[in-house]
Amino acid sequence: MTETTPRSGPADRSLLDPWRALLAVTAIVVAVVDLVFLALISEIVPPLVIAAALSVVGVVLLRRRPRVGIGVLGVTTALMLLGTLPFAVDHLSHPDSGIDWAHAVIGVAGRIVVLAAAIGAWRSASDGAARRLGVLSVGALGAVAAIALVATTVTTGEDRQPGDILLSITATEFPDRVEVRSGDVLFVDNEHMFRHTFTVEETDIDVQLPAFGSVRIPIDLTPGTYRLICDVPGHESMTGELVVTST
Ligand SMILES: [Cu+2]
Repeated sequence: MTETTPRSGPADRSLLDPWRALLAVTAIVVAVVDLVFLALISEIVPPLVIAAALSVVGVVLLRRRPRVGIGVLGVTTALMLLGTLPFAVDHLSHPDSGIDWAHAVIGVAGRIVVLAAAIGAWRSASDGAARRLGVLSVGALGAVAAIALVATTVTTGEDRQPGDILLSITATEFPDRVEVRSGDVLFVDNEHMFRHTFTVEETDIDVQLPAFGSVRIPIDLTPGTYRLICDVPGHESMTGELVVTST
């Protein structure tokens, strides 16, 4: 029984396998993008953290137990793709909020590439296909970053008019209480790097607030107290009270 593998032996050669290399790199990129996103929103989302940890475990295993590593990465990625898709769909249609959008695109497209690499590595598919997919992925990543940056910076929003009531959003929260007179126009300035919505429950007011954008919202509601929410997935704690008084 041999205890050591020569440096130029099969263990080293396995790292040069283009499918395994693509699998390792894309799995780590997706995990890092998730962790950076969590740091930006200052929140711990357990499934994302666990998936990132499993990705590291899978990549480490790729070296010594390739089949086990491929299995861990493939299964983790497939489950995360199913679990995050409902959240991502909402963000995908809003490239004007670049960080949310890029995270959603990389979350979905990146995981599809990881899955394809896991299948390619498992089946020992042709090396040329792995290289083409690798080049395509790098190109797509650059395109996503460019679109997110351009779409976010060209979105300016509306200008504040005399008499508008200013409401600034600087975090994933609304003030506890927003008071306006019926017929007032709220000038909602989203200074935050993430997309939100200004949604007043049981009314027709449901307005998108792009990242770094501003919107004028006429409050044509009968006097009373309304519940204000943001309906972006994951922003369930973003609520407040909208108090409308008579003119
Ligand atoms: Cu929000």
